[in-house]
Amino acid sequence: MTSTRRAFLRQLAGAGALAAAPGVSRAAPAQRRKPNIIYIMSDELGYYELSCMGNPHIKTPNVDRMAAEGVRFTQALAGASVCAPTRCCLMTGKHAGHTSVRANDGGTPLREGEETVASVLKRAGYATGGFGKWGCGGRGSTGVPEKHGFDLFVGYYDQVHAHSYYPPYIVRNSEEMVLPGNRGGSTGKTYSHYVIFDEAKKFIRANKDRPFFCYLPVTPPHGMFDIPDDDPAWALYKDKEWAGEAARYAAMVTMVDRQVGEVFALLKELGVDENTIVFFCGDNGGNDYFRTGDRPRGFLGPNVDPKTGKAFRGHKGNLYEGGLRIPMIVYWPGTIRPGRVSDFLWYFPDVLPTLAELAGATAPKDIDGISIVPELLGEAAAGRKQTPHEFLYWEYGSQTAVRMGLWKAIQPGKGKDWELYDLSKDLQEENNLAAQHADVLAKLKAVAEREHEPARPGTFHDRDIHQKDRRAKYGDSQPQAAGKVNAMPEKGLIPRAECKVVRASSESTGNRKLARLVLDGDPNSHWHTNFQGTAATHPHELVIDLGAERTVRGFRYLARQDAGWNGAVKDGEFYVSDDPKRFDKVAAKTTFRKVKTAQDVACEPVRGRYVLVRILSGITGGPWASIAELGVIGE
Ligand SMILES: [Ca+2]
Ligand SMILES: [Ca+2]
Repeated sequence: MTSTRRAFLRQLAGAGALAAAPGVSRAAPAQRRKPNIIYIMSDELGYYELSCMGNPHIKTPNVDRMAAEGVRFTQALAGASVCAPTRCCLMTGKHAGHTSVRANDGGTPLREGEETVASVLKRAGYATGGFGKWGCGGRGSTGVPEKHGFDLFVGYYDQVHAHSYYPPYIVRNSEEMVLPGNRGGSTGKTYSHYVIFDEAKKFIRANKDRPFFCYLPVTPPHGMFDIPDDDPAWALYKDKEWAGEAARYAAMVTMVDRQVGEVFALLKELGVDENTIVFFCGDNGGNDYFRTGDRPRGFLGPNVDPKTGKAFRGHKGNLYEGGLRIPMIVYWPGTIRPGRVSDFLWYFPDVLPTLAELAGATAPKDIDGISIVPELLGEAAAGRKQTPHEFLYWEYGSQTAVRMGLWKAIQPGKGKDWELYDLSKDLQEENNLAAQHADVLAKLKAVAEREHEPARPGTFHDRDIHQKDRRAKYGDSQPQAAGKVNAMPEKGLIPRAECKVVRASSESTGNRKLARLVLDGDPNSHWHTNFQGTAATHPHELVIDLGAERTVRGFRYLARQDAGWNGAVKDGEFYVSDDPKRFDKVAAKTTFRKVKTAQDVACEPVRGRYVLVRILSGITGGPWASIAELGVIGE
């Protein structure tokens, strides 16, 4: 330890910012100010999506440097496996069996008066600002951030709103902040994340002379995979011929990394870098985006160790390690020993008590987390030993998991058998030891039973304002809103009421984008192939029964009519046959244009009762297919 650092820690301890060990009286207050705290959380960033973790595709030089000069945790786990519930654990210090926000519908609120990291730090004299995606209460609810300790929050309150980087407005302390030229979806002139990040930098600058807490739950790389074409990060990836939108996603991660560098530069410029602790993490386990045949766990491999090829089981949304493992790096020049890798086991409920201890504040009594200050700064600096967790607890929907030391018990769904894994030997959760170690499982199950309480979310006094924010995802770019939906011309078509879809290779049942919607006569409804869990990939197929043998002269296709393009068809083939299981001869083959109006494909007249539509590629390059309406020309 350098003498400067030792002196610094003495000063810090002297400030009363760190809790005294039991039985040791707290040192007298000194002049040294409490540390500033910056907490950056990148939505969806996977454990292996940093270049310092060996990711061969994504470049993150600033976060890599942060890891080299700070501490990187291998077992810092998310509070939950999806956005809103994990944020609630982070903000309140409670595990998912005690939190108020356990639904991931986007706007479920905290209850009035619930303590958060911000309310605790505010009482300790901190300026408190939040910038990004809140997810703990929509506008018009008891959960808005300015009622929970934030002096200022700029960004998205509702998570659906947060899907767009070009919404007509974002929210600033419940007021609308107009983003010029934006029409929602991917259409507009003002990239919301730039505005949000600039507000964060302004906040840091404005509060440089007092302790501040800057919470940056930034949206990238989650949501629509949009980044401006002139962003320097895009230049690094724009020529990559990667699966789906993997290049856009990678560019978004590199953009966030650049902004991490900008934060460090700003702290240095303001002369507060050595008095600021910076956290950087993901919010939930990686989503295996951009799956391909040879990369079934996603093109960028968020859950796959690039060095060994071994993968965490599961992904965002479930409670296997793939749903909970996140990157976590903490940096505090001169105070945290550089280049450490820590295997200490902790999770989001620990953030509140840890930050409270750093700030010399008192954490509420009813939390589940523990302070990890001794692990972060060293036991000498903290003046006490680090206590480990007795257990960690998660639940999401009908899934439950408990971790106790090396053991992890998981019930992956309602009515399913509990499984037990020894993570010290089986990090991939492949070898279920429930039968061999029934006694261990019984102990962990007892914890699960004890720790679950029914959720008590907050309430809304104005649901309209919340719904407005959700609609702002598409703004007026959504044709429904502007009345610009293109109808499916019926002229020349075999009456569609007599036709029906008899087979679909895949459909998205989760959001009811069912195959039959291609024939329902409503251009606003569309079929979309499955994209939850393992996304179905090309070719996609639909078989349509024309009701009787007909003469077919062509086909008509109408692309989805909302602002999105995912799944809109590029290359397609049409077959006609008498047998719904056998299609030998291509009647027509075409490449559709990227337009929202109906497009016709003619063919030589052919007789048959069944039509096979075979989709070979999509307009956006993604693995999906979507169609608003289909018609068969003929009689
Ligand atoms: Ca997330
Ligand atoms: Ca339809």
